[in-house]
Amino acid sequence: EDGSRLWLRYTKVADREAALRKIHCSLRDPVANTAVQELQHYWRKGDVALVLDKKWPKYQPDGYRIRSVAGKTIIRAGSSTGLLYGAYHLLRLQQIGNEVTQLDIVETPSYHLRMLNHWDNLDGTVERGYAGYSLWKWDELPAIKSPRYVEYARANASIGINAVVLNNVNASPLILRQDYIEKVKVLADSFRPYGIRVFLSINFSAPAILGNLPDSDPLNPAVARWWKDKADAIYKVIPDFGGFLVKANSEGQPGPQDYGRTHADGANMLAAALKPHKGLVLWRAFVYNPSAEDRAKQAYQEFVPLDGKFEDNVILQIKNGPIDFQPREPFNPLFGAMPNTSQMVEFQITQEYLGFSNHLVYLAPLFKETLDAETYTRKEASTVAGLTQKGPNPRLSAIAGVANIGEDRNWCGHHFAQANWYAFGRLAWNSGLSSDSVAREWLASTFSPDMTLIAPLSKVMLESREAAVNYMMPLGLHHIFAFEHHYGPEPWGDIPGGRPDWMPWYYHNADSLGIGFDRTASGSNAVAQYHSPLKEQFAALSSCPEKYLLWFHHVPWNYSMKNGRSLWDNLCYAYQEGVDQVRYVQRVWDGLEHKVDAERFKDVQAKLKIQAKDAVWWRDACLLYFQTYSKRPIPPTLEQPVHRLDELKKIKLNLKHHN
Ligand code: BDP
Repeated sequence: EDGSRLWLRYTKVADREAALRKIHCSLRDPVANTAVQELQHYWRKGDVALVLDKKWPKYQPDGYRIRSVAGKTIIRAGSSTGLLYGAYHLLRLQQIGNEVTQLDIVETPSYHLRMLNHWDNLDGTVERGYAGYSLWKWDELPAIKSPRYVEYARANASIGINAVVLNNVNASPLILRQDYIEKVKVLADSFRPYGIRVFLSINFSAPAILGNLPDSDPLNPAVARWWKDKADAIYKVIPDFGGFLVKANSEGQPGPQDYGRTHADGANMLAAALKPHKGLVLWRAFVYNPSAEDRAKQAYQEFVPLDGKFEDNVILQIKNGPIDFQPREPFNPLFGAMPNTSQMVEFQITQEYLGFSNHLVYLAPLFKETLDAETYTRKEASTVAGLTQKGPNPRLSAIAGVANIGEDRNWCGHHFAQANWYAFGRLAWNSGLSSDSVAREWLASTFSPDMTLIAPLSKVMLESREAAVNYMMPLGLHHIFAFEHHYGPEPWGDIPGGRPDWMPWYYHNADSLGIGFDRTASGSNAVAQYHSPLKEQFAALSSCPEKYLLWFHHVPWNYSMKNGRSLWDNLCYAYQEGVDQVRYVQRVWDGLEHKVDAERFKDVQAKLKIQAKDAVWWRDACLLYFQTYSKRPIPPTLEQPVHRLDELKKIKLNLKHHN
């Protein structure tokens, strides 16, 4: 048992049994054939009819209805992808032991595009990837087709993911060279029968680098021509190609601003090249520069003035929070601030800032916290989910997650990290699902439908993100990670001459008076980017939710919090609680030894040991360091640090990250 089967543990129907039931489908195409094949192999509860329904609401092609009629199951959908999703739904119900003879289910996806973004480099490394090298074997393609390409597509399709960006947003221009496009074609061909379309990240300087043009200025007609020809060449071999994802003028990447043009100029030039083919531009809003301006404010300042200036096949891809995938951030104030621009959320499934694939952190609660956040920016549907699902272009809605997948046998490095891939897909399909129900479904499919396993494990999964926030960055602290690799704590981190906005002190601002980032009017005034009543709520110390306290305020050490304890004491209690929570997970897991196969049991147990040790490391590093400013004791009722600050400062992990 190596975890390679993910949540897809259907058992094959014996030939004799299979001959007794009929799987019938009213259309034949590669996707419908996949649906039929999956049911042929794994469905054991009577006949199934898959029916293409021409009257199905036009703009919801992936939706379906499943009904039990006279001992038979009917899946009705407006497209073959809908039939495929219906088939996986049935198999899921069967696998987790649900009743499947009295069904009447209607499903419509929350988003049209449910995408994974891979940060895979052409040399086989994965930026911020913790599950081994890339799945894509660029040096073997197009000749050799790894069987994992299809396994990967199948896993995605089973949870509704229908689009993937293959390569890193820090994109090599080479991906657009004809020989690479031939390789991409093989991947696209492998994914197509599973309803998945391929997108590519592009490098904005490609016309100059690959095409030998003097520049890559989006207003240079030769540049626009180059992109048009490139798009035509791609569609020639990949007719259902999805489009381009673009990281421009961000962290050293080239972009339209290199030529004095705007992000809209750049995006629209690409949009024009893709439009004849119905392709999309996903333009990232993750931009910030080392300047006097608070990093958290910069994307908003850059993009809000461009509202309404983007072509209708451009979607602005916005990270969930205003900084960068921290354990907790308030939602990005760009959501709802550009009513005339299509917007989508980008989450990070890979745990760059959450203990890599060493820590068990179930991310559905993090995803839901953003999706369910009320922005107050319009009368209806103004949560982040509502805004991104019902934007200015009702036929275009999208959501992306940065994948945590690599070539490890279990795909994700940690058996429980598979739950984050799963949860992303399920919530992209239906953002109204609860974190709890998704966890239970995943546990039942991945381990066992035994309630004595699901009940305790779903509980620890649900609490695990809060635990990580507690032992890493409670009360709104953020970005106090070790430089570069972002694994361990380094609140003291400082590189003389380095970019301030990459230094922990920039974010925590600890001094003898207190700690936290003043983003109220007396500080950077980032609160003003939120809509009323949020801006007032965040701005006042008394009404700011305590989970965001140090995100928005510089707070005195002796500030009395809602529970009557000082800020300092609350920090100490929170860090200890995080440590205790991880130890609790260890006890729960140890108690399940006989309900889980030995191999996965040992793997997870070993990872939990690392996590428990890391939690103590985080607690000690942060409390001992902040104590040099607060000059206050760690409450005697709490466990005292086991490390010394000078020792902790010497830890240098050799975790290089590949850019
Ligand atoms: C940060 C990562 C960096 C990515 C960047 C991005 O540290 O590796 O390139 O985000 O999203 O989180 O572009």
